Amino acid sequence: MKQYYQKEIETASREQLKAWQDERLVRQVRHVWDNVPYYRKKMEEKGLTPEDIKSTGDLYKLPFLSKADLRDAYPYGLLAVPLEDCVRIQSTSGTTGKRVVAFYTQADIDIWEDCCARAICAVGGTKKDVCQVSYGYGLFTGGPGLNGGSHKVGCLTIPTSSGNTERQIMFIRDLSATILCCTPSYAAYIGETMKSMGLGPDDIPLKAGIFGAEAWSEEMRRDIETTMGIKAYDIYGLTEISGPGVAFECSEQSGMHINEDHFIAEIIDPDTGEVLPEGTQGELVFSSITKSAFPLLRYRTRDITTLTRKPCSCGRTHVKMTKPRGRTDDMLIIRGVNVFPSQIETVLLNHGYAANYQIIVDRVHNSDTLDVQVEMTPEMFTDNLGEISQRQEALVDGLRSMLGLAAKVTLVEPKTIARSEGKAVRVIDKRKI
Ligand code: DLL
Repeated sequence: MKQYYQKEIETASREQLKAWQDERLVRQVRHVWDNVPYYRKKMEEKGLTPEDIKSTGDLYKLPFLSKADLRDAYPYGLLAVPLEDCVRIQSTSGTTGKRVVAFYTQADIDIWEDCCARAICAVGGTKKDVCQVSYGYGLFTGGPGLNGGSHKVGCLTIPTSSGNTERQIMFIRDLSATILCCTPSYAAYIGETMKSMGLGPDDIPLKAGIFGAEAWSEEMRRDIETTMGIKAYDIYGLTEISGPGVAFECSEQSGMHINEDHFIAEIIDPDTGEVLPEGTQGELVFSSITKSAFPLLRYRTRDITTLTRKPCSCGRTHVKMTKPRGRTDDMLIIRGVNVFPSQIETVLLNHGYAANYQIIVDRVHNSDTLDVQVEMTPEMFTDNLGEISQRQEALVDGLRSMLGLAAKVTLVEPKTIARSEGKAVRVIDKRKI
């Protein structure tokens, strides 16, 4: 399967990509310098003028932007065009502090939707497909982004948004949806609801899913693929940089191609800010080189990943990022040990559980505690206490060898942990409450 939306761009030579990036970066730095006093001041503080940035080789000289800058500059401080040239805002789902508001001109929306269209074509989507968009619509970028991409490909688009799970399944079946777009946790919930309605993979016409907006494990991918009888592809993005489609998976299903004609990616050491060589894990940083309304340079995403430019069998030449392990701010430090929720998910799914779990962290007598509550599946459900405690011990052992930590595991009855229709909330950290 070699399907592209913009073949010339997606398979351009590395030299061509570099030439585009060099030229666009220089232009973007000038645009930001001329129009965003907030960033100009940051450049001046480093003794920089636009003339110092002659190519991507000079990118490292530019100052970083972080979420704190976006909050400081809220709402208009990073806007680089007159407000009357903007046609849309979107906003992050942030729960703390001020929301981040991103602005788009019509041309910015076109770029964003092109990126989503590339993602849909990469999973085999064509105008013959029926694409059900079950990401939330509204301020969240998931629904609007994939909706726009689906139109560009020419798919029949079903804008269900999230929620009303039985109706989602009804539309999938009645309107023969072939591509489903939603968060992986919602895909798992839709799969679970299908099962409880007595439906198996052969009862639904879906062939592919485009799942992102949150970290999810390979084990969860396999689970969803089996339950729905589809190929499940990852998609990545963030509101500050545009929305979904900053990077997307291809037929190889091993990492996501970053749309490098629009976004330059770097990996830095999150503690020192130093740029790390290709293949090293670190914090992902993006510079957006084609957008005009909200053109962030060197934006620190806090997502932890690795980049690779090894040739890909799909023919795309754009750099690939591995599945983000999580965010630096999602990483839990428990008794001095770094723990990502996705590591816990891997252990649970490898032991036959579904991704219905909650991680509760607390501090008792000055020592951190880690309590993992996980639902038994209906098949394993029992009230035999001996069996339950054996199962719990097996998970405690599994978690100890994955994390090097003693956790408490509590098995709970099926359907007692809240399901998610959007981004799942897996961690309750009582130390911060
Ligand atoms: O989540 C955009 C999006 C919508 C992406 C639909 C994919 C599909 P925000 O709400 O601004 O935007 O959240 C961005 O979500 O920095 C990551 O931490 C996380 N994230 C997004 N995609 C993935 C992914 C949308 N595939 C933040 N894997 C990002 C892991 C992801 N984390």
